[in-house]
Amino acid sequence: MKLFFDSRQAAHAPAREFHNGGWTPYAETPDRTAQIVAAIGNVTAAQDHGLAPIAAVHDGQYLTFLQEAWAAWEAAGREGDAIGYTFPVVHRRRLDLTRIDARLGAFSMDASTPITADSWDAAYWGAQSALSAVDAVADGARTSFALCRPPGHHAGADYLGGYCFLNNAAIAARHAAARGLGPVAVLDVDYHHGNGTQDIFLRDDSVFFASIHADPRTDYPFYWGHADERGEGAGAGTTLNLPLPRGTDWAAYRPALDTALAAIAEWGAKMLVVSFGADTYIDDPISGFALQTADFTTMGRRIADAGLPCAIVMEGGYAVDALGVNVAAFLAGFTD
Ligand code: Q9C
Ligand code: ZN
Repeated sequence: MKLFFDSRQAAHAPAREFHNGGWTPYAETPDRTAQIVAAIGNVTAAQDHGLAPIAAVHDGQYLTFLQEAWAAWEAAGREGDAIGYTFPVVHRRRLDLTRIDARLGAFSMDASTPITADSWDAAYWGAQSALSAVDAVADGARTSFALCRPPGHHAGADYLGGYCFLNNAAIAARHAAARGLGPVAVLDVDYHHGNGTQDIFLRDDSVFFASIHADPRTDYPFYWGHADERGEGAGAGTTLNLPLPRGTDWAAYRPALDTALAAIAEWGAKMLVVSFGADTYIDDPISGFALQTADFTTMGRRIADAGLPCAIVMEGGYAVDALGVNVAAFLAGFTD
């Protein structure tokens, strides 16, 4: 199976994040990609598709903001990474704001996703890796893997958050549809709910979104991923949320996966984009499920057995020392 990656994705390295009321080292480190490349090897360079397939998902003003944010932060004389501190939750409307702090807040859903000098390039090339993985499937591969970093599933059409800037899975899904591979379903098995992907496709009946994740009553991102969110308008019924309690092990996880795969099959998907997070691992430092390394192979095999061509995009996973073996274990389920 091909692994798509560009070394520019590794340059994004925020120093710290605001977590539970204090500063901690940034969990989403460049070492994550190094561990995965070391475990899997054989990297295929991402092809540059330009901005158009990214702009097919993301708001133009948001993309301009992402490209300008670091320079504006530096021009304001700030030190350290760029982070917002005022969020328009009560009154979110499009204003012509110029101050960098106002723009940061307007385009962020949390204060845990700092922007550095290298963030735009890293996110851009992560998206290109996802697009390249879809191309591999269009060219006949059964399965392909995009080592997306930074991850993507918390980023909405016009907001960043959860270590994410560009929604790689959504960009891949739209690209797959454009290449005639649809109807496309996105299956999100990261520990956290994929709020950005859900928001992007909430009213869109052309992409089915299914997510298995920690119950948002106890876990980030809190405000999305509840079982009663099922899509809206034309997209009613094309979103499926399967929240699970902390402590969930494979025996409890498996029925949810079967439910998601059955719904995807019933809807009539012809192509699958998998948002894969290894943060469901028992030793993940910021998460609370109990999957073992071998369970990832079983999970991969069950998804592969759905019989759909599949582009896998990397999301979370913060037990860095085990990340390479866990990703390799998941991918082995598709090839064994
Ligand atoms: N510091 C992904 O797994 N946690 N993102 C913030 C306060 C954010 C995880 C809690 C977790 C985001 C792609
Ligand atoms: Zn996650």
